[in-house]
Amino acid sequence: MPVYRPPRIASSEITPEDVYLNRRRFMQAAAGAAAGSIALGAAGTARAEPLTAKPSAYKVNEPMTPEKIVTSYNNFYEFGTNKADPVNNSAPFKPRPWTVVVDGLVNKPQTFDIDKMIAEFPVEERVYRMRCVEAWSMVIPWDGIPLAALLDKVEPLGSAKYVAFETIVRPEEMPGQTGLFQPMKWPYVEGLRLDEARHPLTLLAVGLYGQTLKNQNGAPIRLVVPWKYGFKGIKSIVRISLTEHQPPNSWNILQPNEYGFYANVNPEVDHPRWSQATERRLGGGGFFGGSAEQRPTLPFNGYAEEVAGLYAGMDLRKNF
Ligand SMILES: Nc1nc2c(c(=O)[nH]1)N[C@H]1C(S)=C(S)[C@@H](COP(=O)(O)O)O[C@H]1N2
Ligand SMILES: [Mo]
Repeated sequence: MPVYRPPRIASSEITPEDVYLNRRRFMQAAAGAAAGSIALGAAGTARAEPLTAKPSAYKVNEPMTPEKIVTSYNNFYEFGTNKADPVNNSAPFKPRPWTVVVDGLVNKPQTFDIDKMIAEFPVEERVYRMRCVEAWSMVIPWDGIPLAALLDKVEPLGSAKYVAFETIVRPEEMPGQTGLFQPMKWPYVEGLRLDEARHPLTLLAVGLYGQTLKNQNGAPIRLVVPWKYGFKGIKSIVRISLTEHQPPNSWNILQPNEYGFYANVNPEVDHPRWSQATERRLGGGGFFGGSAEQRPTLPFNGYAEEVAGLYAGMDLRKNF
């Protein structure tokens, strides 16, 4: 078995977004109007539809990352390991029809149809700070269902202590799940402690910028936990199971000394190969003259007031 080593991310190796996006726009222009259907804007976006969401109080007062960046600079290894792979390779992926199984230690296990979920549960707009473990960040307007609302519906048993999540496996539509080089074992899996899962900030996102999720962002439904590193935000979820024991999570399986279960954003605990003290806020100045801005990383990604209490008495260096 080849052991996959995530590429070392030095800031000098990262393509600045403005350069990266200008190159994409150049390629798009070069493709010409006649070939418009293969242009960047079309990849993976065909099914995005307007979504109705209630405003919520959870809105950070910082400039939002331009939609173009949120939908073209992604991590979604099922479609490839480069940041542009998800937008370029995910157009054939079909996020409908779709069901999510919610089972395990619950009174009422259920299979939810995605469109019924969107119609029946409250969908709220939340503007969240998002922080990737690779030390870049964005501010994203998500539309989502509080995970607690879904959990209430299935009635967790007293013995349930954790929530396990699973991504779809569909190699016919996910090129990263085929071929000789596969970066990880599928399905991609993640987990939360039940109290983290029930926290009001924890969202099952079904939309972005007022539209249904695009494939590259985890259509049709993905997890968003804004005080944790981005890898906790598992995409294209097909199963949510309540468990007694701590579930496995994909990046921890891959490199246990580098990626923990908790993954709370913490400027004081460096990744073994890079500092977490600062981050690059992508698209700081807007898409067209935009540049990445270096800024300090905040404990719990700025959500300490809301969530620090969940970890009272825990050693966050050990439980990283
Ligand atoms: N199934 C799955 N979910 C995933 C990933 C992935 O590779 N596969 N990458 C994670 C990582 S590392 C990050 S930073 C976020 C990125 O979400 P975004 O592309 O919507 O910004 O998705 C997370 N969820
Ligand atoms: Mo990430």
